[in-house]
Amino acid sequence: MPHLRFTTAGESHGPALVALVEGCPAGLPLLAEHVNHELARRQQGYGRGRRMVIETDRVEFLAGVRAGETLGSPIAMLVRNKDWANWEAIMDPAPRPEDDQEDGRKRQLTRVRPGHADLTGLLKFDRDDARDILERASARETTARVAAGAVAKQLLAALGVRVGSHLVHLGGVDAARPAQLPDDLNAAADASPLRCLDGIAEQEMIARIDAAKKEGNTLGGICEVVVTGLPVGLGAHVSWDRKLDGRLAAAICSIPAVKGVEMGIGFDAARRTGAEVHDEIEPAPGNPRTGNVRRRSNNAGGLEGGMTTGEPLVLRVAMKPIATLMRPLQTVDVKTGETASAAAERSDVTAVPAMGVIAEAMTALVLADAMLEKFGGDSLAELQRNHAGYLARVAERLG
Ligand code: EPS
Repeated sequence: MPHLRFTTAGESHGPALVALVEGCPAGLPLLAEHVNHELARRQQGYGRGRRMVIETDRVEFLAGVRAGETLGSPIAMLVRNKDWANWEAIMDPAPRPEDDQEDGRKRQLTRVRPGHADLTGLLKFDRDDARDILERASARETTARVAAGAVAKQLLAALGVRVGSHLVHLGGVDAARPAQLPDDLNAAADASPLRCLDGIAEQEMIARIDAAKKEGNTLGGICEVVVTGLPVGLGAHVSWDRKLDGRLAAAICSIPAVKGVEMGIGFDAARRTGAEVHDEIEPAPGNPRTGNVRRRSNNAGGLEGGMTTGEPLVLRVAMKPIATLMRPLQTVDVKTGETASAAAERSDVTAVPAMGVIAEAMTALVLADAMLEKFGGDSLAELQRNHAGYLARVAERLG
């Protein structure tokens, strides 16, 4: 059982989204603004649709926090959907008279979108209206993940860990990755419209988004997540389900529209020789987090044997283009069984910049869980003591 558990609930056009985080120690400073900052970061990005103009996501703590500190009890968080006001009749939890009429409620979706959960969800859950599926499959759900991730980030920050991301590819355009990432990666990335550090490539990406919008198309892309300040030895090599790379991959691949994750140089490692791939090790006194050594390169992306090395953790996350196309693809109408054009609901042209923020949240949740697994503690002070004691022992080894 994980040490930091979380779950979410909520439909895209329902009254609200909910996140429940269990296992966070007591005494962690936690303010609404910590969560709201992350929620706002997820809402930005060139290429989003009109919905992001409607919503201004704000958290309400319902449980687990008092006077700006966690209590050690489950943390319950609520984010209201402003758009609910426009959807009450369609999403009302109570039955309505129109449900019994032949046409039923408005805004039914039966011309299922290729690439979306619509068709498979509808068949599996035995529903007639794909709205019953798409409302939960919607990326709106990731708002609640980012709220949960904000708690994990606070916990990691209290242990000297920083989680950031930036966009490295969009719609066929690669960004040049600076040799040295900025110290405050998110401050630099958040300042640009696509969260991209290469301003020239970004202009081309924006042009491609504009062109895709004009032709009713959508675009995918890749974000890189970078985590600094981790100690050596989170995760374990001993069993498949304790390996940190597997846990990270599962969490990242659960993000809507994510199709792949690379660690370090990822798939490129398969194309190179061992001498070109493995990071040579040299003494580096004064680095307790890595055991007083340093890797000459970081092709492994901070993970060896399913454990952190203490070098920066580097993940790249690939997102496919959004499945809702304004110039729709061909499909079958599940009401008539006939060929039709897929439904074209309001949506985004791309949400890759937001996906980077969501990937940060999922990464933070896995890492905070791994921290609690290794160091334990019912209070933040106890967790910090255990963490410091371990680092002192590691520092003795090759110091
Ligand atoms: C989404 C469709 C759009 C997006 C939404 C995800 O919403 P709507 O259907 O209301 O126009 O804006 O993303 C969010 C609401 C969000 O908060 O990220 C979809 O179908 O997945």
